[in-house]
Amino acid sequence: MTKTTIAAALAGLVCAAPALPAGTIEVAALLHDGQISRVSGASFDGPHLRLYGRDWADWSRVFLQFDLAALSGLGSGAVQSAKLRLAADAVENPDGKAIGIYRITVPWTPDATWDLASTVDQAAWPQDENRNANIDHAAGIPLPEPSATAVITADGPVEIDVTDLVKAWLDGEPDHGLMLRVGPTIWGIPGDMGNWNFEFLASEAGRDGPVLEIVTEGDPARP
Ligand SMILES: [Ca+2]
Repeated sequence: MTKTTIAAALAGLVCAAPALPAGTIEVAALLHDGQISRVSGASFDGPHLRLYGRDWADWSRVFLQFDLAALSGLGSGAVQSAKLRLAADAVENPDGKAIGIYRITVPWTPDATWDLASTVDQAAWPQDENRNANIDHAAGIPLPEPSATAVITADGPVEIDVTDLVKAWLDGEPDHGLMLRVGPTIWGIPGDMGNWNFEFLASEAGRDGPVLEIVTEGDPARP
């Protein structure tokens, strides 16, 4: 067999595996979406995801989790970009505060509440060393810098680049979803931080719910 023939045969072998064309858009399925507030309870079945803060009173965090099974086996190098898409409704953000997007590092379920982050039920939420009344510990102790930030001041579609966060998952970090939060690191009731309110459409709204959209670089080895 000549070198040319061998090369052609090898090329044939490579081409035999179906390729995922570069630029393919994968949409990760949403598993859970909801909010957990310090005072007003948690909700994972309402039509809105409420991210709010009230001076000296109450504040909330939004929790999202997507199923990355469709990307199983792909390393971070296969990802060109990733975007979190949300539809913002009823935005009140007079101070132009930034929303931080954090990778959650502990397991949780839609049964999660702020109280369960205390000593009420240490076995349920959060788990491991994050057994403390500061729900921000869900994203690590101490709270790291956010993976991404977004400043939203008006209603409408929101697109947040979460490429680094998705790449970390595909490189082996456990996928426990993401947390959206606003404001400084909090112990106890926050002081004079101003007020803010963001309501994003939840999956239960029936339209424009959270979407994680991933654009691939293409991966010939993927079946
Ligand atoms: Ca939900």
